Amino acid sequence: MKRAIHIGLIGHKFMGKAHSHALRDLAMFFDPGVQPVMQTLCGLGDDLEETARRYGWLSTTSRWQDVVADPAIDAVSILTPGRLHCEMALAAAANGKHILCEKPLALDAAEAARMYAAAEAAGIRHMVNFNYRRVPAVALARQWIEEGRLGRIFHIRCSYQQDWPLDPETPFVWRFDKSVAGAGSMADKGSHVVDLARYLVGEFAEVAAATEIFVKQRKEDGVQREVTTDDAAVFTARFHNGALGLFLTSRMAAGHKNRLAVEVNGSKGSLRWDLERLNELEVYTAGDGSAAGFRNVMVTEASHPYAGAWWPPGHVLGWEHTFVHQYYEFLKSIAEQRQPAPSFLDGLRNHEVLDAVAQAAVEKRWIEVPRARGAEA
Ligand code: SOE
Repeated sequence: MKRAIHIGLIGHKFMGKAHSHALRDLAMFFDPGVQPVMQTLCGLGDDLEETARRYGWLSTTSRWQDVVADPAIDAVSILTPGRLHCEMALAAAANGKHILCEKPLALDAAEAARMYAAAEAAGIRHMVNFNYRRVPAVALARQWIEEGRLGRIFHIRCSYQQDWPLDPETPFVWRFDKSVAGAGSMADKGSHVVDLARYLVGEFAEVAAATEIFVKQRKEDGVQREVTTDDAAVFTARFHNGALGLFLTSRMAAGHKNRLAVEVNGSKGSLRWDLERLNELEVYTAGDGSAAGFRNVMVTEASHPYAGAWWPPGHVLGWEHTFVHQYYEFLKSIAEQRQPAPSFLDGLRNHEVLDAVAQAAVEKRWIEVPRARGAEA
């Protein structure tokens, strides 16, 4: 009989659905060494009870404080807007709960450092849901880069584009408010591109950046309210290993619903991947003579990361499967009593880069990416 890990999920909307789905699917395909139990779903709204019943949760509460204090709960997933992450994580850590937190980890590096320090002091497992690391093709790209197939890495180009608030009449939501979200496209999407760059290339050394709010005011209940988060950000970077990076994040890129794309170029070859074709990894290796050119690898073979646990080759996966893989890694780390990746330290390193990007945009100059105090690891 496997040890049961009782989970409390804070947030029952979009992310609540993605996480609930992952927890339901997990045991059919993976064995993390412990048995997840969908204990408590926490959220605000009249649809909570019905949602919990449909998704398979045993109980509900509208008070997150009850989740982090419940002795029956072993692990807490935090899926709320960024403003609440720190307070919730500190309380969960103080009660010895393992934590999986949505990205970006906090509002800034100072908060992230507090969360990391508290989680380490409590001896819990802590993880940030940078789910795109868990796309089989992205994990394979990392494997190939680590094996040296691309040689020395020269550059990375990564963009994350959406267009959901393109219409200026799109009503004001929390993502437009800096005090709730931390930043706009730069935090929401930028945290993903920074994570992919750290995962595939290495640590950022310095950045230069520009940000823009294209629609300055949006209506909330018929009243115009000032937008305080960026609609788009562009930044360039130099990495500690000498590589260069070019990044774009935007929520105003017409036609792009959820397009994350990355290309890495090295001395021996290149890789490129795009979320809109997430099962495919394009690879170019120099030295193929007259047959040289990009090849398209379908990342659905049993030998590919995660893919073998699912279907026969060619039976493709989707966006939701990345959450299954993330829970597999999180629960396995609990079973094996070791820290998972990406941990709160990765969340902190991510914020150090984002803070530097924000500063570079304001000061219009290159900014070194600092190391926050209290996180020397
Ligand atoms: C909204 O932009 C959002 O849901 C992000 O918050 C997620 O991290 C991304 O994966 C999809 O888009």
